[in-house]
Parts: sequence; structure tokens; C-alpha cells
Amino acid sequence: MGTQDRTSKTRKDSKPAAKDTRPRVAVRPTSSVHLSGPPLVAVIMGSQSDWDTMRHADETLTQFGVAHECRVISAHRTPALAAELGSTAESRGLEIIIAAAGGAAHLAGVLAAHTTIPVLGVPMRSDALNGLDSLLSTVQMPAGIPVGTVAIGKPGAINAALFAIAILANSRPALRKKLHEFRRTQEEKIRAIKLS
Ligand code: RP5
Repeated sequence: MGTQDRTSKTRKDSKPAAKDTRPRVAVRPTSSVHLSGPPLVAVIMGSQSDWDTMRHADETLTQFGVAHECRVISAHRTPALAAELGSTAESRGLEIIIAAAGGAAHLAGVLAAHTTIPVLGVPMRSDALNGLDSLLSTVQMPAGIPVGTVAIGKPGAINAALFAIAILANSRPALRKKLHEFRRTQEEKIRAIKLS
């Protein structure tokens, strides 16, 4: 897949290479594959600024041992890449796409337009309208191209991953077992709470 080239090429001109003073950002690269095997889930986000939220989807999928990839692809800044990801998803063996975007959040809808595999949309919390803009943009798909939309922000990121896992678990008994264990542990933690 065409991803942003993060390495600068060696120049043949005489000038010594200028020191790279760009800030090092603690995020995963534009395209990264998590866990071995071909990815079943693609976690796509419209901007690097979405990663702090979407890392929770990444962590949840990793916790369940689901092979996935995380990528920054924008519907408006890299439209060709968005079309490529969507239209090749099925042939690459992806089974679910999780798409996160904020503001005029059309990424999930654009990806869904290019594929028939399920697309889950995660509305990002925005500065201007606190994510209400993202929520409405993601959820209000006209009939014919569905996007399953989850909650705004971190709860949505986690639930999109859990939803993807639930879909995959339909045909994977081991994953279904892990989901049951997850629910049991979650319930036990709540039952054990003692308020002072
Ligand atoms: C959307 O615009 C992204 O998904 C992000 O949530 C929002 C702001 O992006 P940046 O301006 O931070 O890159 O495309």
C-alpha cells in the first residue's frame, strides 16, 4: 500500500544534510501491523491527532490477540489512499474496518462506499463542538451504504474494537471464549466494588 515515505532520500547535491529538527512524535508509524499474520481488522484514522484516542482500539484488539493494522488515512487529505484502502480491503483479507474521524467526519462513509465488509465509525471529540459534529457526520449515512457508529471518543474506540471482535467471534470459537471471559472478569470487578 502506498504510505507516506517517512525517510528522506539521499541527495546527490553537494550541500551537507541539514539536521532533522522535526519533533519526534510518540505515535506509531502511518502504517503498522500489530500481531503476526495478515490483519483481520484495519484501524484507520483521519489524522495523527486521533491516535491518542484510537490507541485504545489498538490495545483492545491486541489484548484479544486479533491481528490488525493501524493507519492514518484522510478522506479529504489523502482521498486516493482512502479509495485504495477501501477497494482492496476484501481482497487483502480484512474483515472489518474501524474508521475514526472528527469534524466533518466522512472517512467511515467514504471507506464504506468502497467496500462491502463492515465499517464501524468512531466519532472523534472535536474542539469546536465537542464531537457532536463528528457523531452526526458519521452516523447519518443515507440508506444504502451502512456505517455502524459507536460512541464519541475513547468509549467508542474501545467498543468499536469489541464490536469487531464480536463479529469475528461468530466464526472463531476461541475468540468467542475470550469474549465470555472478558465479560465475566468485567462483571466480577464491578461486583467486587466496595464503596466506603
Ligand atoms: C479529521 O479532522 C481528523 O480525523 C481529526 O479528528 C480532525 C482534525 O485533524 P487535524 O487537523 O488534527 O489533523 O480529519
